[in-house]
Amino acid sequence: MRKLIFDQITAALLPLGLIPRGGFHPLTEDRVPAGRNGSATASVVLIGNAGPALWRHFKDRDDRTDPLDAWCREVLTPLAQNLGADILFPFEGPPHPPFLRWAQRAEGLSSSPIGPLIHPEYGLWHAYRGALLFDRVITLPPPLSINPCDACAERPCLTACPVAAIGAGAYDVPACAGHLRQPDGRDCMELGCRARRACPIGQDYHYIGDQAQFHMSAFLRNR
Ligand code: B12
Repeated sequence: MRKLIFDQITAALLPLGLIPRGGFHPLTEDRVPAGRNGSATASVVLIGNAGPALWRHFKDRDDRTDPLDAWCREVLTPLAQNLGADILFPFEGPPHPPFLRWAQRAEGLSSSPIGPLIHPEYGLWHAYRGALLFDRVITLPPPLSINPCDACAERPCLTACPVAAIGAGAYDVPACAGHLRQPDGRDCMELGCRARRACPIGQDYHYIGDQAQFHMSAFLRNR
């Protein structure tokens, strides 16, 4: 019966191009807030997307400031209500909810050498769109806990950025944005970040065409 809730979440997300990204039972150090009615959160299920699936359902079709964030709020709020859950979004804040920490707890993912979390199938082409907070314990799938970077000797992600904005050290946001605004940056603007594209994992999940451009333009607007 309890397992059914996770299956129900999967089925509800499928028509939206979204997927569940595992879940966890929070500890104090996870800094998961209580639900709106004040009751402690017993289980969290993350929602996200991988590859181009989301893009077939969401189209950048309106003039809201952050249309993807607005769309996520619009479709995921009623979905959470139907499941008897509260919902948090990664774009809320600051302070931003610690989604990277929660994602590591939920699926056992690790940081790639360039920062973002690496998934053994999706590579670097995935993101988080919400967190369902349940005040009851629900049965969750076990974490994957595989780091494909361990077996990658070449690490092409570390050297692919033409302006060394993304590498082994901190992410140099001004250098990244400066490059994207130059004619030389068209490659990253049109096809997506070159450092992320250099990763051999998840090649079938690259964001392409207007999906890549949408995310790179949103980055330039919001940085
Ligand atoms: C603020 C933020 C940014 C800021 C970072 C500002 C900075 N470094 O000074 C900006 C706007 C630059 C940014 C950019 C991107 N981000 Co961002 N970002 C966030 C956000 C909303 C909050 C992070 C935060 O401040 N946490 C609180 C602090 C205390 O924790 P922290 O671990 O120290 O946070 C740092 C890292 O998260 C880092 N960071 C954030 N994004 C990225 C992206 C890259 C490539 C790197 C190296 C580091 C990095 O910057 C934070 C501050 O130093 C999170 C969502 C969330 N709620 O976690 C997404 C998030 C981390 N970003 C994400 C992504 C995908 C991106 C982009 C790649 C999106 C895109 N355009 O495709 C871009 C990078 C552009 C590129 N070259 O491709 C994903 C990562 C998913 C994953 N696979 O791990 C998240 C989880 C959003 C999501 N919805 O899934 N981001």
